[in-house]
Amino acid sequence: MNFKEKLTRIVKKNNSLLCVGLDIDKEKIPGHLFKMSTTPYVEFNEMIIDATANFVCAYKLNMAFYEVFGKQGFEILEKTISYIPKDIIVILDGKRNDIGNTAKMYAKSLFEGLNADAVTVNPYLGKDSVLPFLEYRNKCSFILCRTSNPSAVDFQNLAVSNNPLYEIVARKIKEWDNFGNCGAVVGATYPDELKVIRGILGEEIPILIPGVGAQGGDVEKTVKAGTNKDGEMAIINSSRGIIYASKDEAFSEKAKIQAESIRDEINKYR
Ligand code: OMP
Repeated sequence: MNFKEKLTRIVKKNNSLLCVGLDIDKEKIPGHLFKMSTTPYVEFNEMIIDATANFVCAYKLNMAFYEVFGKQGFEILEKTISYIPKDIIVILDGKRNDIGNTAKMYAKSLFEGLNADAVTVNPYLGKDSVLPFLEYRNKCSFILCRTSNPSAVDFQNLAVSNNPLYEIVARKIKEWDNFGNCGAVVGATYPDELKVIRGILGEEIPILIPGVGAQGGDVEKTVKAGTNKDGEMAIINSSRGIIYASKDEAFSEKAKIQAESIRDEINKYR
C-alpha cells in the first residue's frame, strides 16, 4: 500500500484530517510521570496515543525533541513509532537535506531505519538533493514551501522573477511529483498563501499544515484554503495544543477531549 492509499483509508476510518504532534518536552510533561515510571517519555507518548488514536490520521514526531536526549531519545523515538497503530500515518519531521550523496543517507535512515511513512524535507539545495527522498515511491516527502513562523518572509516571500519564492517552490513540488509521493508543508498561520499554494498544487498533492493550536492558526480558514475539492489531502497538525492540554494526572483525557474537538471543528468546514 502506498502513502496516499494509507492516508485515504485512515482519513475515512477516523473521519479525520488531524495530526497530533508528539513533541516531548521535559518542562511540559506532567510531573507525576517522572515519579511513577523509569521511562516517563515513552509512557507519556503511549498514553497520548491510546487517548487520541481514534481521532487522528497521523502522528508527527519532530526529531529535535528526541535528539536532544541523545541515545535515550533514539530509543524513545523507536518505541513510540512501534506503538503507533499500523494503520495511522507516521511523519518524521527533521526538515532534512544536504547534497545528494548525504541526502540518500538521511532518506535511508528515516524511511528504512525508522520506518517513517512520511518525512519533512528542505528544498533549499534543489532537485538533486530532493530526489533521494523521492526514490521511496510508496512514502511521502513533505517539502517545506511556506513555513508558519513570522520570519518565513525573510526568504520565502522574496520576489523571484516577479513571483514569491514559495510559489516557485510549489511549482517545483508539482513538477517533481512524478510518482505521486510529493507533499508540501505550509503553515496554518498564512491562509492566503495556503490558498494560492493549493491552487498551484492541484487536487492530488497532500499538504502538511502545522500552526493551529499554540501558534494561533485559524481552523476554518486553514480547512477552506488547504483541502482539495473533496475536503481531503490536508493533514492539519497540532502538537502543544493537544498533548499539553493539561499537566495533571488526567492529562491524556484532556488531550482526548482536545483532539476530538479539533477533529470535529476541522470536519465542520470540509
Ligand atoms: P505546535 O506549535 O506545538 O502545534 O507544533 C508545531 C509543530 O510543527 C512543530 O513540530 C514544528 O516544528 C512543526 N512545524 C511548524 O510549526 N511550522 C512549519 O512551518 C513547519 C513545521 C513542520 O514541518 O512540521
